[in-house]
Amino acid sequence: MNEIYVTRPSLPPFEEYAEEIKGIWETHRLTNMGSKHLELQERLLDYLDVKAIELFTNGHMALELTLQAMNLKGEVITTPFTFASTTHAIIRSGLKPVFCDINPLDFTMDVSKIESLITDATSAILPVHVYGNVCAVEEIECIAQKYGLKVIYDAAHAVGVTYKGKGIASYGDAACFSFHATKVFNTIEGGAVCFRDTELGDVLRKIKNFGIRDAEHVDYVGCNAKMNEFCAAMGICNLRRLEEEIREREVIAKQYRKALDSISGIRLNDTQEFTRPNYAYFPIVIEEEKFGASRDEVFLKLKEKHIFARKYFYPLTNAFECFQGQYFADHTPVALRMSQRILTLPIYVGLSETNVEKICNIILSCKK
Ligand code: T4K
Repeated sequence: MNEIYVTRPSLPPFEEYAEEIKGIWETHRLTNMGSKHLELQERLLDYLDVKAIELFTNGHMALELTLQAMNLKGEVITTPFTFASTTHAIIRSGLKPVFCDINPLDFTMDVSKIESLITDATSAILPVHVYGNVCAVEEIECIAQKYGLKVIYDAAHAVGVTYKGKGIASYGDAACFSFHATKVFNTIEGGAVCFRDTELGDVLRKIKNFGIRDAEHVDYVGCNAKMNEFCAAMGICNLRRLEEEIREREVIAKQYRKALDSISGIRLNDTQEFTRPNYAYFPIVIEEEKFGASRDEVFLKLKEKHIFARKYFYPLTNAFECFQGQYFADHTPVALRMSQRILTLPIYVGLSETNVEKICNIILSCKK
């Protein structure tokens, strides 16, 4: 059996990409906001249904530089059930993460716990639309308004998701996407920030290019986080097929659901009301007490058969070695419990029905 990974990046036909980048050999314009960059930006405005967007070299820099562009200070309420990037962006911006527990049904921040974490030092809330699941955006907006806080969504997983008929990035002061190779929509490496305030756009545009206003003026302490023309060209190609890709992922998700939905000891990601999902990940929670085998046993059994599911997101970020003695996973008990039971199964365009069936059969063979 060939190896099956948790994901596999989608690529356009080679000729289509070659055609898209051909002009670069005439203009010699490789980066620094060239025509491909501008074209992708325009197309994404439309696709994501937002008013303002800036492209970045990756999702992490999009997030980190948004925090810096907003000139936030003090504490940021966030979730530990996420990829390293979310927490690191906060800390690398000189801010303090305050970890809020999650809701076990969709793994997003538990809004009922946010207010008790707000102090005089709190400046923002940074929730994650984890796996593409929509956070409780309306409740978060109310809390933010009540306390005068900014809301920045880590929407790394959520490209293409809509909520109540609106693009997911219309919620919050800013929403940061990742267009990494492993995502539903990829630009090889890449990311973007969608934002409300046009002044923030001016800062973001400069801060991703060393803070430069023009050849003789530098307004901010920025860095180099620009998307290059080859990545933008890949995005232009991949965007043409994105809706089709989401539909193909839906078929795979439905097959998994059918096979695993009624199995005692396995819980699937909740489907959310008013949401058009993107099927970015297929997480399952394995409750050993009922299933008879632990998450790690299932993970290893799949691995034996060359199927590389992943434990996204274990360990929690507040359990990382680099934060030892500073943050504690037992302060977020629900997230801790989920991180010990979660397994994300392979899902990508091109994963065959036969292979999904095989994956499900291996999982079911672990049941005792
Ligand atoms: N916020 C959140 C919530 C995020 O999840 C992420 C990234 C970010 C922010 C930051 O966005 P970026 O700065 O990355 O744009 C992967 C991705 O590298 C990372 O983008 C992603 N989240 C995270 C959840 O997953 P790893 O360390 O698990 O990747 P890796 O290399 O193990 O790849 C997973 C599997 O994908 C491989 O086993 C094989 C397959 N693969 C991977 C690559 C890179 C391919 O088939 N081809 C490829 O080119 O982090």
